[in-house]
Amino acid sequence: MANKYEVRVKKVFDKISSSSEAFLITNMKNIRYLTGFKGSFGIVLLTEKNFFLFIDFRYFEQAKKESACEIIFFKDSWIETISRVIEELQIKKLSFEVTCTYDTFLKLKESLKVELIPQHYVVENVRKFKEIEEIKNIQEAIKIAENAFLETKELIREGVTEKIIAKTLENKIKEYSDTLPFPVIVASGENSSMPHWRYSDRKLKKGDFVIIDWGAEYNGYFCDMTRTFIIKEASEKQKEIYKIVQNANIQAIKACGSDTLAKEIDAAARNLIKQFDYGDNFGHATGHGVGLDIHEFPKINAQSEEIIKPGMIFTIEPGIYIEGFGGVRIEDMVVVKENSVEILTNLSKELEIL
Ligand SMILES: [Mn+2]
Repeated sequence: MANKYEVRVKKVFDKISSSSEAFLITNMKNIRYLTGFKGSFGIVLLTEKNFFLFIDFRYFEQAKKESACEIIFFKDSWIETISRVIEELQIKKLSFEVTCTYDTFLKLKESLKVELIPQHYVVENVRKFKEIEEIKNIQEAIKIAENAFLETKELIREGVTEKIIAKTLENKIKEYSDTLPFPVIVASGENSSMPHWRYSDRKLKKGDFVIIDWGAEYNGYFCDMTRTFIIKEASEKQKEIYKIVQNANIQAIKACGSDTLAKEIDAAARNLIKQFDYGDNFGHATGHGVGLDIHEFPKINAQSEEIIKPGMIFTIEPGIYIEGFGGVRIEDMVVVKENSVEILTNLSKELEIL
């Protein structure tokens, strides 16, 4: 039985083998996915028969413990060491990730006697199909995020600042997560029309929308969720806008079956919002994949030709934002199964007036 790393590596190599003999992988999340190594610097070289991780002194011992591949130590210059190995293996065509830095690209170009083949998001496109273990990690991250939120929820009331809510929630997440996937967003009143507001010393007031967007991490895997509340008293217009966003979220999730195009899921949310003349107030994508990165494939936007398949995990997060008035966003995570879609987020999305 091949272990999970062997399975992943084979999938990746199969995608580049027709154009090159070897693949140099520089993205650290991709390296973690393929080898298990959790450090912040290393480079992988993959050939049909070899699977090397180049590591310096800082991570050498850690890499030996964590990694599913052969470790090659380099002292001063990774490019010299890789260059030597590539010559020994007589590699002529070498694939590299287009996401590497320009500096790295120049080093490859100047030092290696190979033809360089650019590869666009090969590992990322394997990563978008989650294994059972990865789904469990994400579900665990969701539990952490939801519990942290429920322990913070009593603070969401008139007179409390955005900052106190955000910091409290972040601290509770950090009790169980090694890292935050992104800084918590608490956007109240007029701040809530800015989709990626962070927080301020603004105190929550009666009649405010309050958008809270947060996530957690478990075993390297992230989750992402958003809920919107109203403080004390809701106007008819606020209730109407909330209902539209809630329905857009529900309709988009219903559209999430296997074999649909990602842009059809986006359209399910966007068309509903357009029907109520708020099309211009929903300027971002409907969703994005989540895994080792907080934003990954598949993209759920109006252009995305991605065919949705079982194992994909992504967010559904329509919103309406009106400058000077406020905004609403409701974000869930879903996993696509053979014949169904399962909502991973457990929190209620009924309007709550706090
Ligand atoms: Mn999101």
